[in-house]
Amino acid sequence: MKCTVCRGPAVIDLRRHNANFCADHFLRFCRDQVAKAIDRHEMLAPGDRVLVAVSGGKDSLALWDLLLELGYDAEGMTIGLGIGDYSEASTAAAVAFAEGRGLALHRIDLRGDYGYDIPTAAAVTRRVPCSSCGMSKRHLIDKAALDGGFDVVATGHNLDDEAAVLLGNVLHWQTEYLGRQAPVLPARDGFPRKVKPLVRLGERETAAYCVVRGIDYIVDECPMAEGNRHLRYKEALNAIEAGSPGTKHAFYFEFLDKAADRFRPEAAEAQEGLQACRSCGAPTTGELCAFCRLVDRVADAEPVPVELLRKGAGRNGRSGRRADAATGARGDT
Ligand code: Q46
Ligand code: ZN
Ligand code: ZN
Repeated sequence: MKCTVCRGPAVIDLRRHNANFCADHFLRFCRDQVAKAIDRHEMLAPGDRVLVAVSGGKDSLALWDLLLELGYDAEGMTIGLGIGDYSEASTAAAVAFAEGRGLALHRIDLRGDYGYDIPTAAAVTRRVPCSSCGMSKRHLIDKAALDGGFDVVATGHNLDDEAAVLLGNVLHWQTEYLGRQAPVLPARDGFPRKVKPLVRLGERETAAYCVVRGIDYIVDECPMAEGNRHLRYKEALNAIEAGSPGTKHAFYFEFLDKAADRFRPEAAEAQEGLQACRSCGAPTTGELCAFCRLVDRVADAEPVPVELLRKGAGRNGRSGRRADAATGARGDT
């Protein structure tokens, strides 16, 4: 297999681009794709201070590295979720990346800073872990960005993520979420601007990018994600992509070009009437925001080990259905 550009030995084939690349040209391809996404969707302006949401996985570390390579001022933020060994290894990967390069990494630990962790929140609320986890992460990164004076939050959602979320939103006709699904969410009262610069790269590419760049990332998936609908949508799209390379890209980008605007009114309607949470000031529809309500409910509850939760989830059919509800259809993920 030869590099399409220089005819040297290729390290990866990209069927949807009908191309093979050597290590150097693959890195250049990844940088070009991210630069193109930033440019086309007007994600970042020169001089913006960017806060990167870092999990320690391939996507977030590749994103941080790519933004630095492209010359952006990017600091990281990581949240200790308390999901057993997975969280410890995730945080360790994020810290190692930052320390190895002398980068600023802002750290929050749910248990240490707010008195709960994700397995305990899931057990107390009797909802799937991703529900309290996603909400907590969104709330805390928004808060960190606003408090820290950052211009924008960047997250590592890649093409596979966005296409799978789109499929879930379409299958359930979640029109409000369809109206919010975009690579850029503009700043609004109490919300920072959010961007997804990896939308033109697939997860195979972000993994290969980390390998070629020598970035150590946590390979294990979150144990709480097992069996959720989002993963099934990814598998379904992968099966279609295998027979028709480029389908995922077309599905997502043609949605943005041809359909996304049609759903904006539903999304805008859902955002009307927000007021400041009386405890933390974040925008909310009620008196207390969802994060403050969660903390009130779960902080100081007896900690539930992740292993116990996983056993319980396996036996409990209802929680399986809720897993689908919480992870199958999403807007701003
Ligand atoms: S970390 Fe949290 Fe994810 Fe694990 S519990 Fe779900 S949302 S799957 S990106
Ligand atoms: Zn080459
Ligand atoms: Zn609040």
